[in-house]
Parts: sequence; structure tokens; C-alpha cells
Amino acid sequence: MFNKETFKKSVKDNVKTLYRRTLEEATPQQVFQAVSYAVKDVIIDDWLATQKTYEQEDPKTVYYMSMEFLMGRALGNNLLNLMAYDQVREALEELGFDLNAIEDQEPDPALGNGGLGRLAACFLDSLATLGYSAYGCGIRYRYGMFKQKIENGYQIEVPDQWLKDGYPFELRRPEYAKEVKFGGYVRVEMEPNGKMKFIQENYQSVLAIPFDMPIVGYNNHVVNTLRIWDAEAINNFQLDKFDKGEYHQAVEQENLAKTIVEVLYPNDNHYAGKELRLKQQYFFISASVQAAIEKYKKKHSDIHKFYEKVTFQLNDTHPTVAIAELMRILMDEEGLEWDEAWEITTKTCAYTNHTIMAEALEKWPIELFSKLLPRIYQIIEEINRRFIMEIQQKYPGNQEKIKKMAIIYDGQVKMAHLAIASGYSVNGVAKLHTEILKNQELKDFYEMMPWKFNNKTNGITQRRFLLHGNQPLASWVTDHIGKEWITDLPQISRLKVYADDEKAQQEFMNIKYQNKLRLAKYIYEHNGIEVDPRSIFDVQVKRLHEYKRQLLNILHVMYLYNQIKEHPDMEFYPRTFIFGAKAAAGYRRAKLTIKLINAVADVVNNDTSIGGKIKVVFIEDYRVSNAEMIFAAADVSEQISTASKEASGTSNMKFMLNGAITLGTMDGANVEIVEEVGEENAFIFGLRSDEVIQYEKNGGYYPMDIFNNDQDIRKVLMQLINGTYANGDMEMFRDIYDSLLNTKSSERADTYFILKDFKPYAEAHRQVEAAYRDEKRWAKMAILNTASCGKFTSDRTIQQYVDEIWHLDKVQIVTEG
Ligand code: 26Q
Repeated sequence: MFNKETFKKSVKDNVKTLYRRTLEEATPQQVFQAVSYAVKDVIIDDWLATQKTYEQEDPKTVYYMSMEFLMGRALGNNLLNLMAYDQVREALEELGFDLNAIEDQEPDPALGNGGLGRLAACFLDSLATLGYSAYGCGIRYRYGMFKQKIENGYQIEVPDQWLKDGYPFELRRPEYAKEVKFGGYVRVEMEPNGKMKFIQENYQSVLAIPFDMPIVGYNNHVVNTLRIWDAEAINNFQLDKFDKGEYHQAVEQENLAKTIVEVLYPNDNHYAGKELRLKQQYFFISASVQAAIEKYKKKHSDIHKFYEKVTFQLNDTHPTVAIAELMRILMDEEGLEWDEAWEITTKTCAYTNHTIMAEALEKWPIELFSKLLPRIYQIIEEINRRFIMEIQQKYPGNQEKIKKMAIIYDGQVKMAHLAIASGYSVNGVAKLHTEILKNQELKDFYEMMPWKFNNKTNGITQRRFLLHGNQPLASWVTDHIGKEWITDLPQISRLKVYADDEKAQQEFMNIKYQNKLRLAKYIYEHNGIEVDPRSIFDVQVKRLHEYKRQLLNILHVMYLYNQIKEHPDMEFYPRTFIFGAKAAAGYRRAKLTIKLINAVADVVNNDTSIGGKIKVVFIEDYRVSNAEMIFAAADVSEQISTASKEASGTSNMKFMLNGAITLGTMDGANVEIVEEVGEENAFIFGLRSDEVIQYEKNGGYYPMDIFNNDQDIRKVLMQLINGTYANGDMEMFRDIYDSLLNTKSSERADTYFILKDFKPYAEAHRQVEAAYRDEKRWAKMAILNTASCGKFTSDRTIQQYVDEIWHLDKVQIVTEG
């Protein structure tokens, strides 16, 4: 149990033993470390109790395999889930410290890019809170998602040194280290009993060392584990190696270890066929699968029943080598026959698809794959051979089917095909997305194996994105309906009775205003821009990608600015357009879009003739910690992807939870948001997914027609190439102009239907403005959005994974306290 006085003493002691300092002498970072170690102490008891209970009750366990876990800061979240937040805040006050300031000392553990990585983090929170036995398995990247600096309007990537001061919430577990082998060749031997033996020889290997992070459930004493693997050389400068003249090999292994876990690939929704990326994938998968089997064997003698106690969820195709690795261990190390191993594997592995963007699909060149993972490649060849036989049996003589579904084809290994053919479940992440998978992208697979396909609409954890990120609103909600929403979000619908209540409306909007003040202060401190907290805060924060259409947003700002300049007396409700987005380091057009946003910001923010009616803010280094504050302060949630392209989206849910109103297309989970809140409480515009798909089938559309017939749009586009936002430089933004109208033969013009959706988007914005002018109407809409978000908790998503895919057993932790 938590005790304030013990805690204070523990903090003091920690500063002493860690830094040989008194609290008064300690730096803020040192205080953060001391506090975190004190919190870890409190966690450890529950962690031990949880693992002991798991050992006794032996529940089925999910291993959530993911290249990314975008955790965000742990301190505040852990304190809330331990029910110790208020007491620790008081304890620290008594010691003369502000908990918020100490929380700000923590680096964001950013071992992920965006939606997929953050989803994994929300899932871990829900799994622990619901009391399910779960491991997150991933990589301990030395450098996570890069830090973004904006210089002269351009994005600069700076390495994320999150481990610089040491991370207090991790625990190194060298006793669970595993060897992982790369390269070499496979020698086949005949055993006396006539069985074939496959031996990998002449390989390079590294040692995978796990670091465990506690995942604290909310108010239930459950502490699960996120296990991320670090790499070390196996023969840490073994002297005898030098003597034998194997110095070179020793250094090579050292370098291999260093490079494997060096850095997270900063591509979001984009595949890059890099050998190092495949090394990373196999590295953490081989270690994780070995660990899972070892753990299972400690308690169970019959490996054939592995799947009764273990399931692997593959977070997109990135961990799909797990399928072949499990086959390899079962056959080569456990001595099973192919059919036995296959039965276990196919009942263990399940796959989640997060995208239909063609450029995101993982297809590895055979050459690269087979060299790095010779035995794994053999196994995949055999899976492919048998799968093709199955296709032939079902569709005799149909070569088309083989061409479209084979795992190995055209010199490539197709990871999605491997995952679908070998797993027991394939799920999409929103209703619309799953339908598109079944009827378009994965149609052939769906027709062949319809039972595998299912939907799991994404969700988010209300504990981080309301309870922690928006404490005033969280308290207000609790004051009105009690605290059940914290673990049972659908309860939040009980707020609906307050939607028309004037006092409630005022309180709700006043909290929003306070949150806007907090964000305005942040913006002033970070951007030097003064924004009016009474203006409409219109926010688009997410990775920068053409399909997400930040370009549509900024072109519309340019249009509004033109309107104000042309009609200085027109009615216009002041607006603050807030952007936050990282672009993949090699994504030129995305980076140019950031430059455009900042260039427009420069002109508009400094034009005194418009009386501050529009402000444009680009928030540097958008990440989990500032996201929490941004959602809390938003009035309008921009969810404007080209319909059919955003698999789900999850920021849409975080905004909704915080009472922001969606301005969006009928894409991803927006569809379900509108279903829950009602069309009258959202602003929906633009092409529908079936229209987009139809256009695409016909080779696109003619944006030039729109350019020729609409002078507003033409004016905006001309401003891209007449130097308006580039100090007279007519070339700076030409690529963007070309992408919309083009010209270049390789690419369709306006692939993402920006001009097509432009006027409907502008019209939707006019409706936003009109609604905002009506204060009561807006307050009602905002309350109804918060009140209608119950479906979008990751607790619901996880419960559906458990009921329909994993079939885990629920566990209760009994503590002495
Ligand atoms: C692949 C190969 C090589 C390097 C990088 C990658 C890579 C990395 C990250 C490919 C894709 C990603 C990330 C994808 C992603 O974040 N998808 C998002 O997943 C969310 C959670 O389901 C959805 O809400 C979003 O709609 C979807 O875009």
C-alpha cells in the first residue's frame, strides 16, 4: 500500500544513493529519477504478485508482437493507475516540488512512428486494466522516433537520445538472454532414424538481452510486462579469439549488435526494403518466440498444446517472420514433423492489417531474404509450395489465383500473404477498412478463407487521454456521473442528459477555454506566436502523409486568407489553425508540405491588415506528451484523409473524447464516430470511399477541369508558383503544384482528390463557423461528442480480441495490502 511518508523518505534516499546529493542540491532531472525509482519500488511488489499469480493460475497469454510501442511518458500514467497520483503530488509539494514539472523531465519513450505504435501502447494499458496475461514484445531502439526541429520552416531531424540519463522504468534481465543467428547456410544431415536434420552453419550471431518495463493496470494491482530486446555481441572481446586471429569476426559481431537496435525506421505507412530492417524484425521475433516456448515448457510437457496457452498477435506484417521462426523451432529444435508444427503454428498466430496503401506492403526480394535467413526462407518456400497446392485444389487450373495469392512470386516474399495463409485470424481495424479488405484488397483470400476475416475497430485508452491529459474535464465528468467511466467508458453516455443544461454547457466550455489557455501559453513559449484563446482551435495532428491531406487543410487556409484580403469587411470568426506532424526523413513532398505550412504561417501571422483573424501554428516535435495537451484544447478535429485510405485513425477518437468536433471524410473510424454521435454533431464532407475507388478504377479524374472552372482554387494554386509564400521564389513549391495538376507522366494528377474535395471542404468549414457562433449549439455538440465516445475505448477493442480471437482467461490479483 502507498504511504506518503515512506515515499518521501524513499525519494530522499534515492537522490542520496544515486547522486550523492541532497534534495535541495539535485537537478530537476535527478529529482525525476529519484521519484521514478521510488514509484518503481511501489510497482515491483504488484509486479511480483502478478507474475506469481500467473504462474499459479496458468492463464492463456497473448504475446503482442510489434516493431513499435509508442509509450509516451510513464511516470504520471503509472501514478494514476496505482491510484497514487494525488498523494504523490502532495508528498512532492511538501518537499517543495511540482509534480507536473517533474513529469516534464521524463523523455517520451517514442519507440514508434504513429498510429500503429500508439495503438500497441493503448492495448497494453487495456490488457493490464482488464486483467489479462500479456506481453508486449518489441525492440529497445537506442534512438526512437527522431526529434523534430523546425529551421527556416523546414523539418530537421535530431536523434532522440531517450536513454541519455538512463530510463528508470526499465529492468535489464540478462538471465533471459537469447542467441539469434543470421546468414550462413543450411547443412542437411540424415539422422540414424532416417529423419532430416537442418543445421545452420557459418552464421553470425548476436545476443538478445531483454529489458522489461512494467505495464500497470488501473486500480487492480495487475502489472504486465513490455519486453524490449537490446542486442549485444556474443563474444564480448574474447581474448582467445584475438589469439586465433579472429579479431575481425569479433569486431564484426560487435558491430552487428550495435547496428541492429540502433534506430527506429521513421517511415510511417511506407515500406523500405532495407536489409537492416529485416534483421531487426528477425532479431526481436526470434528472441521473443524462443522466450515464449521456453516459458511454456517450464510448466508444460506437451508442446503440441502450445496454442492452448499461447497466442501471438502480429501487429501488421512487420513481425510475420514469427510464423516461420515458430515452425523452425518446433521442427529443428523440438523435433516435430511438419504437420504437427503447422497445426500448432496456425493455431497460434493471428494477424492485424493496418493499411491498404500499396506502398506500405512488405515484399522482400528473395535474394536478400534467403541470404540473411536461409533456414527461415526454406520454411517459407515449403509453406508457399503447400499453399499453392491448396489454391490449385480449390481453383483447378486457375493461374490467376496463384499469381495473386502466392507467398513467393515474382522474386519476392510477400509477408501479408504469409500472414494470411498461416494465421487463424486476419483483422482490419475499422468496419469500413475491414470491408475494403474483404471486398477489394484481399478479396481472393477472403473468398478462399472467409472464416479467418474479422473486424476489430480500434480504440484508445481514456486513462491517458482524458484522466491524465485533461484533468479538469476528467474531474468534471466524475462529478457528474461518478468515476466508473475510467474503466467502463460507455458509462460516459450518462453525460447526455447535460447536453442541453446551460450550467453544464458553461462549465464544459469553460474547461475547454482553460485548456486552450494552457495550449496558447505553450504555443507562445515554443513558437513565439500569440493566439487568441477565444478563436476556434482547429487542429490537425498526425504523421504527415499525402493521403492524410494536410495539403488540403493549408490550401484552404490560403483560400480563407485570400477571402479576407479581398473582402476585409466580411463576417469571419477568428480561427487558429494548428498543425503538428513529422514527415519521414526521406519523404520529400511531405517535408515540402511542412515548409508550405510554415511559409503560410509566416505571411498570415504577420499580416496586421487582417486583424489577427487567422493564425497558423505548426507545433514542433508533435509527440505523445504534447498530444495529450493538444487534444484537451481542440475545438475542431481535422480528419480529412481521402476516403478509403485511412484504415482507422485513432486521433479522431482522442479528440472526440475531449469534446472536439470532427470535421472529416467518411473514412476509417470516422464512419463509426458519426454513427455514434449522429451526423448533426459532426461536419462530414467529400467523396465517399466507393466513389474514390470507382474513380481509381477508371484511372483518376481531371483536376485541370476544376482548375479551369474555379477561380478561387486557381488563385490558390497560382500562389504556389508565383512566389507569394516564398519571397518571390517561383520554384519552391512547384512540386506541390505539379502533383495536383500534373504534368509528370509517372504519377496521376491529384492522386488524393484534393481539388475534387476542396469546395465541399470549404463549405464544411462554413458550417463549422456558423455552429461555433451559436455558443449553446456548439457546447451541446461538444458535450455530445464526449458523451458518445464510449465505443472507442481500447478496453472494448481488447475485450473483442479476447472474446473473438485470443480466448484469454481473466485473472485477479490478490494482495496482502
Ligand atoms: C514498413 C517497412 C519498413 C519500414 C517501415 C514500415 C512501416 C512502419 C510503420 C509501415 C507502416 C507503419 C505504420 C503504419 C500505421 O501506423 N498505420 C496506422 O495504424 C493505425 C492503427 O491501426 C490506424 O489507425 C491508421 O489508420 C493507420 O494508418
